[in-house]
Amino acid sequence: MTETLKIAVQKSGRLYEGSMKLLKECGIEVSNGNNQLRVKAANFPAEIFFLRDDDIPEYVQDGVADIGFVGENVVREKNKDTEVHEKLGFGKCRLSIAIPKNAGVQKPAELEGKRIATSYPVILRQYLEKNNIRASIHEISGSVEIAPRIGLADAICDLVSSGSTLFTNELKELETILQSEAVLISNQLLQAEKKAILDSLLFRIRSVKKARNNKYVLLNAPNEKLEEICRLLPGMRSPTVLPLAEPGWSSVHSVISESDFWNIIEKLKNAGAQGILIIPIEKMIV
Ligand code: PRT
Ligand code: ZN
Repeated sequence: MTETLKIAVQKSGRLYEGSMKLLKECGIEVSNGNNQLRVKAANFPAEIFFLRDDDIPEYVQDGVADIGFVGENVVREKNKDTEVHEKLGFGKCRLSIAIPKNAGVQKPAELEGKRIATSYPVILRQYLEKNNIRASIHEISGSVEIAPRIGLADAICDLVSSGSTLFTNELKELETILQSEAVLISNQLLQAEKKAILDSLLFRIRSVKKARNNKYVLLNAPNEKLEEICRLLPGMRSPTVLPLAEPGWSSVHSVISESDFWNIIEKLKNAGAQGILIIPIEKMIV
């Protein structure tokens, strides 16, 4: 291939590490040793552009970059003409309206006539209009959480992850208006060769995400319990069963999803499984 896919990632900040880790897990080698603005991948037809997250949707829309890794919150706020392809599983947070702990407000409708400080005026305005709440929006670019304390606003609308910023500023969440995580966006009019590189990248990303959500499980089972144990283990097709050197015992191998994990392990133990080993999966191609 002669074409190169231009990938925009955040230069520094909360999405940088997750973006670089994902590229690495996809087998794409990028050395950003000298803090460069753009770097060619060593073993994949891609070039990485390091940018401010707020600029990524516009650069992707305009074709300066072909694709970008950026928070859904930024995609929604900037409202550019791009296509969202895939959630990337990192940078998780929520955009919430929060009020001082001791404020009398109980529900969002009571924000009527109040002032809300935010860096997300577009998303907040949409929420207020949809819910018929007439509140005024005070746009500020940083340290939104101090606005109520200095008398600038009655409430804020800001990103929350652990909740500790709200807690230390004596604020509490009133309503979550958007759940967000990093997503892969692309330009709407990618040429065929670039589209093929994107498809190959998406295939790798999906394999990495699937592997993250699954574990490889190995266990020993007495033969008379095999049927019951295999029923608990769906596997990618069905579990692999191999005889052990010790007569009457088998080794069972399978894949289980992270969400079912504890539930299944307990049932396996109760069914007589022994020596259970759980191993992370690096890639999963289905
Ligand atoms: O320089 P550049 O413009 O690129 O970076 P930035 O400073 O604008 O963004 P950055 O690095 O702070 O965040 C990048 C993206 O990370 C955001 O757009 C979100 O998609 C995602 N993200 C995930 C977060 C958070 N979690 C988060 N907790 N972005 C910001 N925060 C802030 C929030 O604004 C608040 O000040 O963290 C504070 C709250 O955190 P908790 O843990 O105390 O609740
Ligand atoms: Zn930013």
